[in-house]
Amino acid sequence: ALSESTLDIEGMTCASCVNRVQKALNRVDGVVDASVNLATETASVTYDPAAVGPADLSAAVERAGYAGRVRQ
Ligand code: 9UX
Repeated sequence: ALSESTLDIEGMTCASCVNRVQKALNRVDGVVDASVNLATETASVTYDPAAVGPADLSAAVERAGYAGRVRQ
């Protein structure tokens, strides 16, 4: 079964930021879909929990240059 998590993202100020974060999340193995919302500063990520976990999602956002924390 797939899981869906919401991440709070800090540091995005324009549409290019959104694209960077969205691409970074979609490139992670096990991520099925990632959609980033600039207005709410969140990402909604659907993923295979056997392949990827919340820490991997946060790490991908941080490698892209932003802060990302998975909502509990
Ligand atoms: Mo836009 Mo974001 O000019 O790091 S790409 S602010």
